Amino acid sequence: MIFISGIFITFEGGEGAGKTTQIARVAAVLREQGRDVLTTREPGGNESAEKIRALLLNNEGAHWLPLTELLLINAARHEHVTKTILPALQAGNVVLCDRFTDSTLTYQGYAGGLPHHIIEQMNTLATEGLQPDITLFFAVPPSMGLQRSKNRGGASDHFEDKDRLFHEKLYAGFKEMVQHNPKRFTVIDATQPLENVTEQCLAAVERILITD
Ligand code: Z5A
Repeated sequence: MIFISGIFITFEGGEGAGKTTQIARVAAVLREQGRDVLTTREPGGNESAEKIRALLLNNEGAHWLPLTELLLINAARHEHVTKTILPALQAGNVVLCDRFTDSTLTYQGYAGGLPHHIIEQMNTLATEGLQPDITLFFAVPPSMGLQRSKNRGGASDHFEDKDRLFHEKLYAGFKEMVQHNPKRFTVIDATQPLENVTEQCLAAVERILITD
């Protein structure tokens, strides 16, 4: 039996929802409070998993078969969970992770069409059953999120290039998952200005830190 003293918090949502921006802001506040914080992301998050991320997100990623994509995501996840997330949690860190298993259920399942039971089995295998203590869902309508990504500039990856219907299914999938897991999810109104979104995130994070 592994003893975990840290807290595992995941940030989920569609494209351009503001997760990356808020993880940095929340981490800065928690560090000021003297907490040990690890910020990380999926796919990727450590040296070996980032190599798999490159295979998934560059232009060639568009050519993987859906099941190959799922296997690659979970291969990266197994490296990430085993070598990075679990050791950080065992050392008592607050781990803030940009996307995790909920992204697989929405991107590859709800929007991508792979059967949910296969995804759940793969996720469980890759994570050895590790689940987030809480998940912040950044609720932003797809049109607004895609516009933010566009405004940010830079090259798009092949997920951002998917059509409007894909992003609508994704958003609906996230909302359904929130309904099914009301205890784990906190909905963040991420259409609000940055400061306000940070306040909502910190309120949720502080709730779990106090009850822990
Ligand atoms: N993927 C998958 O298919 N299956 C899986 O299991 C996993 C992932 C784990 C990873 O891409 C891709 O992998 C992802 C799903 C897929 N699809 N895509 N694309 P990524 O890590 O490169 O990208 P992302 O996770 O989608 O993040 P993002 O598009 O960069 O969005 P974000 O991190 O949520 O947003 P941001 O970068 O913080 O903000 C976007 C812009 O909006 C930026 O210019 C901000 O300054 C601005 N912003 C942020 N907040 C606000 C507010 N409140 N107001 C106004 N403007 C704002």
